[in-house]
Amino acid sequence: MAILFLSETDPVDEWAAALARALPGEDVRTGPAGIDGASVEFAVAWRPPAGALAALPNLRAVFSLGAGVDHVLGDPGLPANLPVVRLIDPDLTRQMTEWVVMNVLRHHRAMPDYAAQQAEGLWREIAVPPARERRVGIMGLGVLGGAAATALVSFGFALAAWVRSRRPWPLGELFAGQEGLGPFLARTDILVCLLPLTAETRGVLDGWAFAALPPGAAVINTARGGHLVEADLIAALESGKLSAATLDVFADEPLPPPHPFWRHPRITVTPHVAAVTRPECAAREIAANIRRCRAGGPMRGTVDRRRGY
Ligand code: NDP
Ligand code: OXD
Repeated sequence: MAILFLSETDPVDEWAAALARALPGEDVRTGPAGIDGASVEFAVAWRPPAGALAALPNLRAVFSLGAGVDHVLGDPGLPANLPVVRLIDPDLTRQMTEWVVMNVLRHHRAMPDYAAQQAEGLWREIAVPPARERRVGIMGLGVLGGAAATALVSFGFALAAWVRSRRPWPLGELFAGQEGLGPFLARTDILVCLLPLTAETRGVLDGWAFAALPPGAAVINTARGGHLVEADLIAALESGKLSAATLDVFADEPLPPPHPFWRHPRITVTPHVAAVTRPECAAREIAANIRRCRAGGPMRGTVDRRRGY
């Protein structure tokens, strides 16, 4: 039986080598061309073409090359009971923590304003509150949001998080469900989105949410472009309601050259690089899950397909 790697955007040779090293003696194939679908036991995939997984009748699981699984769950032909496994990888978590901390600090310390002042040759101090008075709010407190929160609390920020299911949380204030969203936003100066993209979270960063934030709030989206209503962000920035935004993910990637985000003075763009899957690290996690599956145990990161994450 074979392990099939399916991605049109990732370095195929690097992945094939990393999987072969992590799974010695296994038959690792790249791409669907020329393969007998019935011989595939596991797929390792990023944005698999619609219907590609349905053509593999003996598939036991599909592993996402990333933490998000929206690119797999969006396939209308996805076999109903196929386990979908997201990537939980300490390397990915560390990268995301770095990126989130860097950008929260950037907004906290008024770096977008200093960049604008530099462009004008202006030497002027901007008042910044102490971290304990800066209210940071994280949407999504899963593997990535939880790690970012742990890092941010060490700076002394006033933390809150918004999640789906209520539970005790020692690092700050926890808000849950639709009824918790308004109060969560109302106390958040720097908003970080680390939600999975599901039917419930699509478009959550919209005009209503921006209106609920305090004046001058900053928005950081590093989850998925589908969370953001782009026109609402532009309107909230132009009206002065929001002070700035930092975006790593977009509805349309790569962000097209004429897109207004590229040149907006209050928007910082990074090209979906907050946490980049490194084949060597991810292949080790995937291999461990393959071994768990074959031993009849639960795989780490198996998603609840009804919830969508
Ligand atoms: P997890 O599944 O571990 O965590 C998801 C969190 O979101 C949970 O806390 C969950 O709440 C919360 N959540 C889900 N639905 C809702 C909802 N309807 N309302 C409120 N809260 C909700 O995800 P990860 O932390 O691993 O990853 C998050 C996302 O980050 C990925 O799905 C991916 O899209 C994105 N990502 C982006 C990368 C980049 O480079 N830009 C890299 C890697 C990931 P609860 O705890 O109650 O279940
Ligand atoms: C992921 C991503 O989901 O890179 O891991 O976006």
